[in-house]
Amino acid sequence: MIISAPTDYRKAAKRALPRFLFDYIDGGAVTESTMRDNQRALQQIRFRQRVLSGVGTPSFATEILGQRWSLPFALGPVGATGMYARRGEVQAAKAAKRAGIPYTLSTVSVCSIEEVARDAGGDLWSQLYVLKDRGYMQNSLDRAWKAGMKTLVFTVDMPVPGSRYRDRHSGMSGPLASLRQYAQAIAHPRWALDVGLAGRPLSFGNIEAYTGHRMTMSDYMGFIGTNFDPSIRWQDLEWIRESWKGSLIIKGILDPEDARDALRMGADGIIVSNHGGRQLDGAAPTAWALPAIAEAVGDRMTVLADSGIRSGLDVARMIALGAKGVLLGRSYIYALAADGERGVRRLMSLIAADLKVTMTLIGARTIEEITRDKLDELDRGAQR
Ligand code: FMN
Repeated sequence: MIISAPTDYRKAAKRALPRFLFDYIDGGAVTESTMRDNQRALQQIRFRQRVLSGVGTPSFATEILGQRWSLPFALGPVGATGMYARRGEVQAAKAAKRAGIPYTLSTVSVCSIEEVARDAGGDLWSQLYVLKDRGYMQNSLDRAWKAGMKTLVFTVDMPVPGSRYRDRHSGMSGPLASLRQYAQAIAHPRWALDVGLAGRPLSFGNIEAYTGHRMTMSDYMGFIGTNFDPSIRWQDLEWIRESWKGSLIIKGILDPEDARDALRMGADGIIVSNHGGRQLDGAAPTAWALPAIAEAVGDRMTVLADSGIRSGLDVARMIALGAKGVLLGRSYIYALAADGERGVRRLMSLIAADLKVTMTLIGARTIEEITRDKLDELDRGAQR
């Protein structure tokens, strides 16, 4: 399939993957209204077109949490990435390293922390969920630090897994899941040979490194369903702050009050996110929530954002609304499923190309110059 635009990768991923995996990536919670609104809300935001502003070649480099990013976006944490492409986490991390941006490794990854650090390197961030087994969490923090990871993304918007109807319909979960997955895999022999049966049996290496047991695809949904901790409170985060010496970023903030709490507990940054519409269906799109949150914390912490970013225009919109930088989710995962590391690299260059055009047409020479006053009629854009 010929790829001409960043969004083409979604169709290519749909072809490449068994249905249960494509739907797992592509779907959201319940009616998927928040997932759809993430993109709609971004598209409604209008720029002020400025002419003859002499931008020349805009610079993408920016500094976030004391590190230089060559582009104002990073690759966010996505569980089971090694199920969408062989050693998917390593491939994605290599693409990020080449581009000079961070890669975030999910708690529920196929390749372990050690494998990604050894085989890809680069600016690796470690993502951690709130699990009932605090021993696992401590083990994960220790391993990440030992592997050289200096930034922890602590995800707090998943005290319970969201209700994902699409997963039940497509066979990711629900009745006869394993049987249905098997049948769909056979219908995608390329995926089955390249990923499903490749080299060694697929397992969730990060969890396996702690438990010593193989965790298969069928164990994955069970793990997610039973191991998250709904009783956690802000006070419980103190031990994380104390035991993690690097930068701490809280992911899944959608309310200014929670952003202030994150600041109070000593976080260095937050990611304004609704988990790509996969958790609370009916939650606000990130683009609506972001300005008030950025205003509430000001320059006292680093504000990043994700959810619904599909183009260079969207990257610029989030930054204009108050984010220092953004994280890509599904958009890079579609590219990875379609064409591995090469796909992710191409995706990033397509997004960067659109960002360049956008910056030129709004009169921004640097990422720091993408400010709120580059947006036109913000109120009209925010009207729903
Ligand atoms: N966020 C996490 O913090 N940890 C995860 O393990 C994780 N797994 C995900 C798995 C899938 C298939 C998807 C699509 C998202 C996942 N997320 C996870 C959420 C992403 O980090 C990000 O917030 C979201 O994808 C952004 O929305 P977008 O994909 O519409 O851009």
